[in-house]
Amino acid sequence: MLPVKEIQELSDLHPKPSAIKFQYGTAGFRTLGKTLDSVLFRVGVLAALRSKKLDGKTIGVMVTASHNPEPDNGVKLVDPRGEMLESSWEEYATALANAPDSIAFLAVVDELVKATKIDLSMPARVVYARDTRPTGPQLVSALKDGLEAIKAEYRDAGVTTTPVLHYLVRTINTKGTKDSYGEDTEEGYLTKISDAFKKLLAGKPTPPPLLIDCANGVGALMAERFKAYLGDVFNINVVNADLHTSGALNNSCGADFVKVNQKLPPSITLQPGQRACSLDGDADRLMYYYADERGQFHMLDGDKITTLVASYIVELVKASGLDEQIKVGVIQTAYANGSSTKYLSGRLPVKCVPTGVKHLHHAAEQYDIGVYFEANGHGTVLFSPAAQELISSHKPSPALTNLKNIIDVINQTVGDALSDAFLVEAVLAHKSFSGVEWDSMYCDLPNRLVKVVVGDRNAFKTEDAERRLVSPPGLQGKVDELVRKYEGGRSFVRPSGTEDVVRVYAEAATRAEADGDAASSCLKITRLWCFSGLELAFRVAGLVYDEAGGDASQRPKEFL
Ligand code: 16G
Ligand code: MG
Repeated sequence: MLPVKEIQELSDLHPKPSAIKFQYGTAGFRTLGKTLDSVLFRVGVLAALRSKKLDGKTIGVMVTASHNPEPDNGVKLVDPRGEMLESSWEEYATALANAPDSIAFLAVVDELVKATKIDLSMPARVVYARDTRPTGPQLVSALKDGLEAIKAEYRDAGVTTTPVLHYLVRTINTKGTKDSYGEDTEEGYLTKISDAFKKLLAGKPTPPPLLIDCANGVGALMAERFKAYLGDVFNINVVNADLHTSGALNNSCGADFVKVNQKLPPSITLQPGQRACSLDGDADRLMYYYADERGQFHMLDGDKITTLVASYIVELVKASGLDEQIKVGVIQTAYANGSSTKYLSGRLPVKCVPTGVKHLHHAAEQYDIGVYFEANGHGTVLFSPAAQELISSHKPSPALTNLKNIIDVINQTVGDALSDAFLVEAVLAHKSFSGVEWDSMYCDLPNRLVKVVVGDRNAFKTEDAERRLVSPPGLQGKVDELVRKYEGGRSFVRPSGTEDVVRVYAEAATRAEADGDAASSCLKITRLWCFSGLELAFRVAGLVYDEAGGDASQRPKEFL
């Protein structure tokens, strides 16, 4: 039986703001933090129900709004193996959040219990954490009210990164089983990753200290903690670690700033040849970059990370003599730079899926080893249980030892910026690559991402992994017509899953590529191409704006 009275009484303390319609989107609920109180209470109840449905397995709840501005906050659920909430439950989450009052909320709970046949006598266990946002403590207190109302057992993991929370969920649920993933503590996480990293670096020249821009977010706490575990094997220089100044979080720094603006955060200066990276506000995205010998900035995004990591893993699998049994594949989204897709598809199976970690993660599970990174820096590598079994029982060799350590340095539950940075550093050390050599694996096509505010983003529907529009009718044909005018052009339009906007991506080349001007450096080609990629993005954005019934007087000037 549900403790209906307790739920109703406590729910009354967390009334839903009447004007707001909440939606469990790509990354859970996300909006202005101060409006989320009722959502957090209800998520507490939902997480407990999810746990009961899964026979008392521990469910994770992460309170964060990632790279969004500091006043935003959000919440998402984590399923027992550390993966995203099963998508069929997203609708229930949305329905629960939008019930106008406590009575209506209880009615939706009742429906959910019946529809999914939940055995209410099962225990409910939840572990939760939050990032450093000022609205976090208040929201966690609403979450606790929800958990207490339904009498769930809960564990507070405190202020930590999203990937640590995912790690905890998996380790708690596999503790003492053959699938054990490590100790279910932050210390267990730090030890597992740093030990594997140190083993990978053994015998290699010490890499130069790595500057890590922590976006003034929770990643700074974890990066600092790693220092003690890494000793003098690897030095970290933590910057943008201000957790106290109001408004500093993700402000002109962090992975999203670097990716969107394609430039260095103003707070950072790089010496020629220096390499550095940026995390986002909850430390699940990673963006690398370096300064060339002239001090010029070059970005190494998620596509570059995929290429580096996948190539190295393929080498190790081959050198271990396992290439017949273990197939490596890559998952990308439509945002992957065309050059990366071209480079990778010549060597490996490459699949394109819709934006959002859950899609990439799910597709990566279909390979023996699945490497996935979104261009925006969110990603990891998944090893199937069978592949892990083979690797652990195969005849020993230096390559096999490296492969085993690679498995342990990676956080397979979700993209983890810090663990990914150590993975990158390990691969660079093994390949004796500097940023320049890594960057020269292929040359990015110049590209631009533009957002367009429209009346109703739900009018935009896509197919083919978001690469083509099916609605509004006729718009895709017009986009195609524009794209045809640009050498090597590609563009797509998709509704955002996290903001009330439509996004337009475009990339384009020019004759320089068609003529196969091999002597051109990346930089020279980039300069030649830049204008066309930018222009195409703005022209498609203009098209979308017109099509979505925008007011002509509001039409932004740059939409040619
Ligand atoms: C969320 C997703 C990220 C995706 C982004 C796209 C997760 C954990 N995060 O941040 O993977 O790239 O949304 O945002 O799934 P958009 O739909 O607004 O373009
Ligand atoms: Mg994030």
